[in-house]
Amino acid sequence: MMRKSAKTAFTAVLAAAVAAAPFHTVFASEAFCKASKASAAFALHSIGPGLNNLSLEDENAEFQWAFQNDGNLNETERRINFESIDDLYVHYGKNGIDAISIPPLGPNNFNAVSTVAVAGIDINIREAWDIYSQTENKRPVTVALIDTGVDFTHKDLTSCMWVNADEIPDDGIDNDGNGYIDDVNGWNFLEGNNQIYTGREDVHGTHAAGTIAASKGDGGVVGIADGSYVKIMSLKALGGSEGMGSADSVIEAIRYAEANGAQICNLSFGSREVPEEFISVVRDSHMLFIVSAGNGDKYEIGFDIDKYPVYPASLTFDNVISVANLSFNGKLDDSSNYGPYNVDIAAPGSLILSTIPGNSYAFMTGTSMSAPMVTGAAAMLYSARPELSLQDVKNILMASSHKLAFLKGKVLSSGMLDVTAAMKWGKQ
Ligand SMILES: [Ca+2]
Ligand SMILES: [Ca+2]
Ligand SMILES: [Ca+2]
Repeated sequence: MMRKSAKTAFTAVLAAAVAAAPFHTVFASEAFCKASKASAAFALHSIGPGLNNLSLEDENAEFQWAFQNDGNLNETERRINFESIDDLYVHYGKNGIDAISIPPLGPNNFNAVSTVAVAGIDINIREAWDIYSQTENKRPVTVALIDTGVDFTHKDLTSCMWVNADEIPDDGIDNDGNGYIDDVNGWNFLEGNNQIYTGREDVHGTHAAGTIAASKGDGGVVGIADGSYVKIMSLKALGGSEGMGSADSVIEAIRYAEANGAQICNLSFGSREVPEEFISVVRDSHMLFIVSAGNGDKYEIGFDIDKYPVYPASLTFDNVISVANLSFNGKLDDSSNYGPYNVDIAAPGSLILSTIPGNSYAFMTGTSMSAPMVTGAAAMLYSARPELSLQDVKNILMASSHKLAFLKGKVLSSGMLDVTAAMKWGKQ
């Protein structure tokens, strides 16, 4: 028992949207070795603050290391030290410890494991915000967030929600004739209605929305893009306690997004198998898809999706950007999938603070948190520079990425998201 650390258990919740199909046994055995060494923790995470707050009016921004990492943050995890536990309580199998009953534990039974931040491992947003606010002729952008629902009543999100201007709310009539009745902020494809927020199960989508475009200067957290130009269309195609959804729901949501004017689409989920129709719908879309690379095998150990594909992350179409999860020490999180060809870029995804339902905030970890970073940046760049195509946006995000030694051979660009470099790319 207690094979997983609290960290991995937490990640598993966030990874819930990644389908639970069993992986090839090669992973299970590799992962087991790793798990038997590093496993087992009852762990408490402590994190920050200790950062200089980059958005003083948003008091929780001091915890948002992804936006400004001055190296003063560290994470401490308490793990059980197996060797300190009397053999009476431990059963050894052929792969090491395979069972343990828990004796009364004292402080000596734990090791503290620290992950130390490296200054400058952030998305370099501050100057990008300045450039954006000084830019004239910005264009509006609609981001389709196909995910769980979004708590659009959250005070950090009310101003960035997409509104279907051609639809009259609550009159029971499909005023714009798009086939969906009273679809004001998006649609719930699971239940076939306009209720995009259904409660606690919508934490995953609400968190992504905050990273993309939470409001600035009004308390809480801050998001990447300016919600007065960048609007989030909430398309609920995943839900329930497991955060699952069908390919049919997602396909219908992609078609809705495109038909109703979205240019950029965030897909923070995946599956080992998808129908051919899903692949062709993505391939033939005019939208730019930003997708999460996935959170590893059943032990949450990341693997190479060039060799063992996960969809949509392993799709190598020009209109797909696959994103790996970078931690604040400049390395991929252990749980992050990678792929020197299929994964394009890394972005912060470990201990990311953002919005959750009920005007609350929480840290979450996973590639599901990394993709919205790139989505926010793509929307900001596309809005600021109307001369760019969506293909240009992808090319610039890749070319301008901050190259890191640890990412070489892990992601195609060998780099992490750098928003200021992207905003300045090709300019004086
Ligand atoms: Ca309608
Ligand atoms: Ca209506
Ligand atoms: Ca805010």
